[in-house]
Amino acid sequence: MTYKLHCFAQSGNAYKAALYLELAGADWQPVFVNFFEGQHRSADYLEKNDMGQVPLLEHEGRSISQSAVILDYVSEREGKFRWANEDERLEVFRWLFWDNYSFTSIVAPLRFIGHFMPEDKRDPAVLGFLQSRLKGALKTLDQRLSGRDFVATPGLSIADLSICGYLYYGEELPFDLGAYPNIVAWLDRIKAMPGWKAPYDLMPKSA
Ligand SMILES: N[C@@H](CCC(=O)N[C@@H](CS)C(=O)NCC(=O)O)C(=O)O
Repeated sequence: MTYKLHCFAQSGNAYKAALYLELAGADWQPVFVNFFEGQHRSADYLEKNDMGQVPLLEHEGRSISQSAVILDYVSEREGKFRWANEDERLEVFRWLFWDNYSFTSIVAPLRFIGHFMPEDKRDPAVLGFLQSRLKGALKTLDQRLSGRDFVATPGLSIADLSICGYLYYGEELPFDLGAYPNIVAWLDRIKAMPGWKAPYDLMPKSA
């Protein structure tokens, strides 16, 4: 049965799931959420996802939110980009949680404020705080990738797909990755995989 992913192209969280589905060669289709018009707050949407967030996956009667849970669900069914043993499983989840709490939680608002918000509404103190938190997180990730091809397992895993979600938005990112060569090489490695597509080529764009 086709996976239906409620998404919009600007959402890096949705991109994590969309990229998984594309790289795994899964049968899926995007369902557009008009985020900037507030569709994620509509009664219809909240009935499917009480958290009022994107992405949302519908499959075989289930409505699943939280990108990490979606990644676990689809990878279990597709049998790709998971782990080979208990130690690897623990590493995958350790990095999924790190991404959600310590990385995407910084990168996403930084991009939102720095790219989508009008300049006169940007609070320099908030931006400064996020930029300093980001530096530490990028250092952690770059060090982790030193001498390794992927974050948690020898091959690509859902942990990589979660962490990389916001890093393919190019000039929308208000920071430079030049000082983090291991991250740049890792992003190139993922980008070279058959089936890789950029966010705006995978999902419909919210105007
Ligand atoms: N931890 C969630 C974060 C989802 C999230 O924050 N999505 C954004 C769009 S990229 C959203 O829906 N924000 C609206 C809100 O939180 O009210 C996940 O990984 O799915």
